[in-house]
This record gives sequence, C-alpha cells and structure tokens, in this order.
Amino acid sequence: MQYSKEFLLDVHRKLLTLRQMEQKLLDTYAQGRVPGHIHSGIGQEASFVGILSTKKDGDYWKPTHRMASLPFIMGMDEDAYWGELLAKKTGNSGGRGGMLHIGDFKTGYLGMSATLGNDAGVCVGAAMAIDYDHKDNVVYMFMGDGTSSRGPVYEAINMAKIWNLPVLFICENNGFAISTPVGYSCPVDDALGGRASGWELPTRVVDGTDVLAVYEAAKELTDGMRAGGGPAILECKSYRWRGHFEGDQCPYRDAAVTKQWMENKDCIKLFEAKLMAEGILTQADIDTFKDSFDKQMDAAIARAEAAPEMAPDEIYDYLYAE
Ligand SMILES: Cc1ncc(C[n+]2csc(CCOP(=O)(O)OP(=O)(O)O)c2C)c(N)n1
Ligand SMILES: [Mg+2]
Repeated sequence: MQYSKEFLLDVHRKLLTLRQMEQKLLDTYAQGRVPGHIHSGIGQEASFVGILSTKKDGDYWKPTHRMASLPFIMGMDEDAYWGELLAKKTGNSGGRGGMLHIGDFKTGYLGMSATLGNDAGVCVGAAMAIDYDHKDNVVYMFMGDGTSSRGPVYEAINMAKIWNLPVLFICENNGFAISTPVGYSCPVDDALGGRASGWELPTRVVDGTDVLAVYEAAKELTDGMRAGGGPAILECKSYRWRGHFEGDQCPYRDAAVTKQWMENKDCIKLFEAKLMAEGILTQADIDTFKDSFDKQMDAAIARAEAAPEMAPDEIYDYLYAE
C-alpha cells in the first residue's frame, strides 16, 4: 500500500501521543496522585492506532481497560480526561467513573463495561442503529485474549453474523489475562481468530507491533463491512509490557522474555526507524514533540489537581433523569 507523508506522520504522532500519555500516567500514578488503579497499555500502541486510523465520522468504538490514554488520540478534551482520572468535578463523568468510565459519545466512544465482554452486546446494538439508518459506519469492539473466552462475546458474534451487522471484533492478544498465559486459557494459537472460524467471518491475524500491517488488515476488513459484508474478526499479537496492574511483580512470567519484547519489538521504535530511513522524520522532530506534549500534559494535570472534588451530598446526583 502507498502512503502519503501526512498519513505516516499522523500515525506516528498518534503512537507517540499514546506512549507519552501512558508514561505520564505511570509517573503520575507512581507519585500517588491518581486515585484507584491503572492498567497500562504501554507497548501495545500500534494495534490501537493502526485500527482506529481507519475510523470515520459516525463510527463507534469500545476499547479495553488497558489503553487508558486512548480517548486522547480520538479527540477528547484534555481537561475532561485528566479531571476524570483524578476524580474531579471537571472530569467527563464528574469524577465519578475514573479510568474505566471515560466514555465520550461525541467521539463515538460507547464507554465500556468493567464486567469484561458484556459490552460486546452493546456494540451489536450500536451496529443495529447503523444498519437501521442505512449508514456505512462500523463499530470497533476491542477485547483482550482473556476476554475472548467469555460467553457474551460469542453470543454477540452470533447475533452480528445472523443479522449481518458491521462490528469489527478485535482481539488484543497480549499473551496474558492477569497471570494466566493465553496458552493455558485458550486451546488454539489464535485466541479469537482461531475460535471464531466456525462463523466463517472475514478474519485476519496480524503482528500487533507492526502499525502498518495492522492498519492494512483493519482497512481491508472495515472496507468490506462498510460495503455491507457484515461482521469481521481481527486479532493483533503483542505483549503486555507492564504487570496486570501497577505493583504487580509478575512472578508468573520470565522477565527476560519481557525485556526481549521491549528491546526488539517496540512498535514505536520500529516505526520511527522506518520513517527516519525514508527521510520523513528526525530525532529532533521526536524530541520537540515529546517536550511540548509533556508540558501540555503537566499544565492539564495541574489544572485537574486544582479543580474541585464532588461534595458528599452530590453522590445521588444523576441517578435519575430530572
Ligand atoms: C467478567 C470479568 N471477569 C473477570 C474480571 C477481572 N479481570 C479484570 S482484567 C482481567 C484480565 C483480562 O485479560 P485480557 O482480556 O487478556 O485483557 P488484558 O488485561 O490482557 O489487556 C480480569 C480477569 C472482569 N473485570 N470481568
Ligand atoms: Mg491479555
């Protein structure tokens, strides 16, 4: 596939935005400034960016719990984002939801269920709305390898297939569900791609660290869906760099393997090497972006920290429509 310089630089900017945001989250969390907990998706940026680079206006998307910074590349306001993460009234859910509940309807973000996999049905519902309106939009339903073993996911795939609805079921296979390796929880090599084959859906399994390979597979599948081809499956193979949660010491896996993934399969370093070899990106460009992004985020975090918290007597607000 031929790409314009603008497209490649846009993909790079999104990758770097996620990486910088995930790092900023890790640092802020380590300083004890984030209430609750976070699941870092650092190292898995390429699959999210490659897939969501095919998104058009009117499409819906539903992420996993792991890439907390994702709304940020989809156009969410930084004050609403950091306000929510730091449990402030300026947050997009008034600070009530935190990391897992940063739904943002104006960017098509449907929100997510902390009961993993149950939101597959919500994605089918959104696809029904698209179908009802005769639009060529699609729904991106992200899940992890562990989640891909859940029953609601297979019920949703079945409904999407029989009603020919445009849902892209995406498995972000990072090798683990908490401490359980995918080789234990799943009897075939491709967690979703291998098991969903009975539905005869268009299916692609790709290297999730190769952003352009992911983009090309997602483009092929979503083009087919927009033309009325019904649901499809995309599995991206990657590796979870951090523990399941911050503080997880990962005694259940070999640290040398993690190190190898981080050193040899860093999706951003791999993409940057390609762009630099083609002469469209320099180290100075990267450093300038990182520096200005960091300052922008520090200012947003400072504003969120200075923002008011919800008062105890406001706890019942929004429970009922007024
Ligand atoms: C239905 C359900 N079961 C268990 C949990 C607890 N839980 C939270 S994250 C997680 C691991 C999910 O693994 P995976 O789907 O592979 O996603 P990853 O964390 O690797 O991104 C589990 C079991 C949950 N939130 N929902
Ligand atoms: Mg996983």
